[in-house]
Amino acid sequence: MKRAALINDLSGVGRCSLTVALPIVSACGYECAVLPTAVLSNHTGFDSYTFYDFTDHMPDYIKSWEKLGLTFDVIYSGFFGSAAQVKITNDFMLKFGKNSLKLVDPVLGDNGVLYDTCGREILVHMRDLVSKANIITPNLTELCALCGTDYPEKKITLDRVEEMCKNLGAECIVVTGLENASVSEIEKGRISNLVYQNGKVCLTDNKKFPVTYCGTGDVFASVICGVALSAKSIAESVKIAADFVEICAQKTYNNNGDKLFGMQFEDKLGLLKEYCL
Ligand code: PXL
Repeated sequence: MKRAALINDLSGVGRCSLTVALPIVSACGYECAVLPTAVLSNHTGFDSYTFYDFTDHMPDYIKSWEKLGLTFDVIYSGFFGSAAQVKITNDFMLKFGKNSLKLVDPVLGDNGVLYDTCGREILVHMRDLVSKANIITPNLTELCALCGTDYPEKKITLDRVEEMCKNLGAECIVVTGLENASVSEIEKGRISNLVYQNGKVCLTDNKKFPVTYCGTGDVFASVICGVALSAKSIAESVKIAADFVEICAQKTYNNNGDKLFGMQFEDKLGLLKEYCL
C-alpha cells in the first residue's frame, strides 16, 4: 500500500486542513501518516478559536518516524503556525522526500490579504520550501506573496499570471481559484486553475458558485495529492481535483451549507475510488 505524509494543522471544526486531507487521501487508497503543525478548536475564519502550537513536538515526532524507518510515496504540506515549522518541514522533505512526490500548498492568505498567522519569516521559509516541491498550489494572493509582487488592484491577464509563474521558477505551479474578479479573460460564473509546467500552460474550467466555502483549497490540493501518482499527468490530476470540488460545491450549495463549515464532501468520497493505486 502507498503511504502519504500529511503535514497540516488539525482544526477540530470547519472542514479544512487535516479533517479534509485525511479522508480524501485515504479514499484514494493511501495509508496516511499525519504530522500536525497545530491543533485548533476550529479554523481561524470563525470569530474565536483556540490554537495549540505543535512546533516544539515536531522534531521528536519526526525522529520517532525515522526510527520506524518510514518511507513516503507522497508528502503533502499545508498550513503552518510558525516559521520554525516551515523550516522543520524543509528538513523533513530533505530527509524523507528523495523519492517522494512533494506537494506544497503554500497556505498564506486569500483575496489579496495574508492570514494573521503569516508573518514575514514564514514567507521567507515558504519560498525555500516551494523550491523543493514537485507541485505547488498557490492561489493568486499566495503567488503574489511568493513572488514579492503586490496583489493587483485591477484585473490582470493570464499572460501576467504566467509571467509570475515563470519568475517564481518552481517545478510545477498550479494557480488555483482564478475568476473574473481578478482575471479579465475568465468568464463570469466560471472558475479556472492554471497549470504551469516546463514553460507550458493549461487551464481548467468549472462552474463558480456564489459562495466560497472554507477549506476549498484543501479539498482541491488533497485530491491532487491522492490522485497524482495514478493520473497520466499533473494537468489530469488538476482536472480531477477541479471537477471533484465543483461536485462538492454543488451539493453544499444545494443544501444551503454554511461557508464556515466547509464543503460537504463526505458522500462524494466514493468517486475517488477509481483513482486508487
Ligand atoms: O483552509 C486553510 C486553513 C487551514 N488551517 C487553518 C485556517 C485556514 C484558513 O482560514 O484557519 C487553521
